[in-house]
Formats: sequence, C-alpha cells, structure tokens
Amino acid sequence: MKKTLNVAMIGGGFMGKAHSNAWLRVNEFFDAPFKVNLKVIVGDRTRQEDFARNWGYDEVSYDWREVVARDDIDIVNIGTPTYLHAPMAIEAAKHGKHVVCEKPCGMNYAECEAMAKAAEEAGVVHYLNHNYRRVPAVAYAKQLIEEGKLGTIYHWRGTYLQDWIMDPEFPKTWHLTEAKAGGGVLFDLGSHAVDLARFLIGEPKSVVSVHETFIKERPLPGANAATFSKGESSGQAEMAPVDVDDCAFMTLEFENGAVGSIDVSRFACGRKNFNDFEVYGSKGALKFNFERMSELQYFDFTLPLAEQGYRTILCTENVHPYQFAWWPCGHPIGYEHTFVNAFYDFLCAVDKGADIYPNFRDGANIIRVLDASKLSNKLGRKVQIEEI
Ligand code: SOE
Repeated sequence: MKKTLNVAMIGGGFMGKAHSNAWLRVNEFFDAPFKVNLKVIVGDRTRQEDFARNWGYDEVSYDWREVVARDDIDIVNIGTPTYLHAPMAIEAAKHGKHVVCEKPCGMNYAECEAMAKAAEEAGVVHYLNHNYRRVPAVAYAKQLIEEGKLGTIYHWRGTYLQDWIMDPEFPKTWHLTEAKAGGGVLFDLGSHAVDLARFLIGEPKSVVSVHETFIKERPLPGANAATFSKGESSGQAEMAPVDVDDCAFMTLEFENGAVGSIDVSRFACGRKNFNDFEVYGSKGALKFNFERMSELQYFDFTLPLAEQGYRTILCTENVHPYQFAWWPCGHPIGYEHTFVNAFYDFLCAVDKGADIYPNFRDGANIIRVLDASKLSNKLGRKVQIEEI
C-alpha cells in the first residue's frame, strides 16, 4: 500500500490551480511512489472556501506559518508572489518539509542562496518549478545535445515574449512592483529563459544588458491591494510609478565558450507565450517554440550537403521523455502536463532521497544572472556574473 503525502498549497491563483491539478493527476498517469492528498489551501486572495471545494482540499487556512509547522504536512507548495518565496521556503525547510516553489526563486541572489542553504541543511527535497524543462521536446533537445549531436556549442538564442500588460490601464499588480516581484519581465520570463540556457548549454559567465520601461505609471489595483491576480483594475484615478522593466535584452558569454542572447518582453503584441530558443553547434542546430510545444526542429550538419535541411520532429512518441505516461503517438500534451511530469519526478526524488533539478541552488544561479543583468543595465557595461 503506497504511503500518502499531505500537501499544503500556499496561493490560490493561476499557479495554485496549475499545481493543484498536477497533484490530482500525477497518480493517474504515472506509477508514482506516493499517493498525494490535498490537505490544506492557504491564501488571502481567492475565496479560499470555493477554491478548496473546487479542488478538493480538506481544509482552508489563512496562516501559512501555522500550516508549515504542522506534523501532518509533508510537502509545502509555494505559489505566491516572489517576495514570499524565501520566508515560506526557509520556514518549511526548518520544519523538515519537502518544498515545491514557483519561479522566480526569490528577490535576489543572497535570498536564493539562503533558501538553498536552509533546504540543504534540512536535507529536504527542494524543487523550483521551471516547468519548461519538462516539455518532452525540450527534454529531448537536452538528450540530443548530451549525445553530442550538435557537437561544440557556439550559440544560444533565447526569446520569451508575451503581450498581456500592454494596456496602460492594466493596473500596477504585484507583477509590476519591484518590492513584490523582484523585477519585471526580467524575473517573470527571464528566469525561465536563463533556466533553459543553463539546462541546455551551461553557465553564463558575463552579461551585457539593456532594460526599458515603456509605461512609466499605472493605476493602482482595486481596494484589495494584496490582489495578485492579473488584470483586476479598480478604475481608480490614483496612479503609481512603475519601478520594474517591461523588456530586457541580454548578450551573454558562457563558461563553455559559447556566446548568446536572451531577450524577454511583455510588450510583444501577438506573442501570447512565445518561449523560443535556438542552439547552434559544430555538428547541428535545434530550434524550439512553446507555442508549437510538441515540435522540435533539428538541422543535422553532418549529412551530405544535398540532404541537409531543418526537419521537424513531432515529440509525441513514447520514446520521447514523459510521453510514455500520456497518449498514443500523434496526440500532443499541453502546458499543464509539464507540471504533472515535474511532480512525478519530485515524488521519485522524495522516495529516493535524491535531488531534483532545478532546485533552489539552480534558482540562486539563475537570479545571480538576472541581478547581473540589472547591474549591467545600470552601469552600461559588461558585468561578470561572479561580480554579484
Ligand atoms: C507570466 O504571465 C506567466 O504566467 C509566467 O509567470 C509563467 O511562469 C509562465 O509559465 C506563463 O506566463
């Protein structure tokens, strides 16, 4: 009989829903080593009773400190704005809880280092949910690179574009407030883009950056200033200055000699979740775009010239990572399935007492690059990552 682990979810927004769904599905599609019970939902935004009823939580709480200390909680799942990640993760680790935390890891490099140290010292499993690593096509790209199919890596080109805050009437939610988000699109989407670069080709060594804020002030959100959902506008005339980036363009040198770029923006009209990368090597190249998430474009430079050309691999075969758990070939999975893939790996890590990646140490390394990008933009020069 499989042991059941009790989950405490903190935060009932977009990520609270995506994580709750993943806990409910993981045992249905994978032979996971543990059963999972949605024990308690903690939050102050949604009508928690409705959320609990909808997703099947046993209890509702408004006190995260009390919940993370409970003996009957095994996993603490953090889906809150960024400024709450470190205090919650550190407290949960101190109480011996395994921790799942949404990206970005924390507000700055030092805070993320403290999260990693607390989790490592407590000996708990800590997972940072950069879910795009567990898109089958992305995990397969990693496999091809590790098999040497691309040879020596020369270039990384990462782009992550959205357009949901281009309306000047969109209120200054937590996503647009430095003290709550750590940064703008640099932290929101840039953290994903840097994670993919680290995952697929290695550690950045230096960065040169230009950031810009296009809408300098926005209306404050509704009466519930703690609101962290997207798009709630009060219609109030009161305006507030925006203190985060709307776009960030980075040029990077990597420790392995590769040179690349990452550009992120939430002002790219028509791009809804345009998470895209290209990798160029001595023996071949790859291109991926999340808006066509089952497809991976591969160029094999070792073929005879007449046969060369980009071809599209449809990553839905059961030999492609994670696909074995889902549908027959030709039936693609979606965004939410990447969270289920991750939570299966997380439960396996808990069972084996092993690490899962990315974890909070990865999160610290990601935020170190983003902090370096902020410094480069401020100083107008190249910044070595080790300067942070
Ligand atoms: C940004 O709007 C966002 O919700 C990110 O925060 C998520 O990490 C990404 O998966 C989808 O877009």
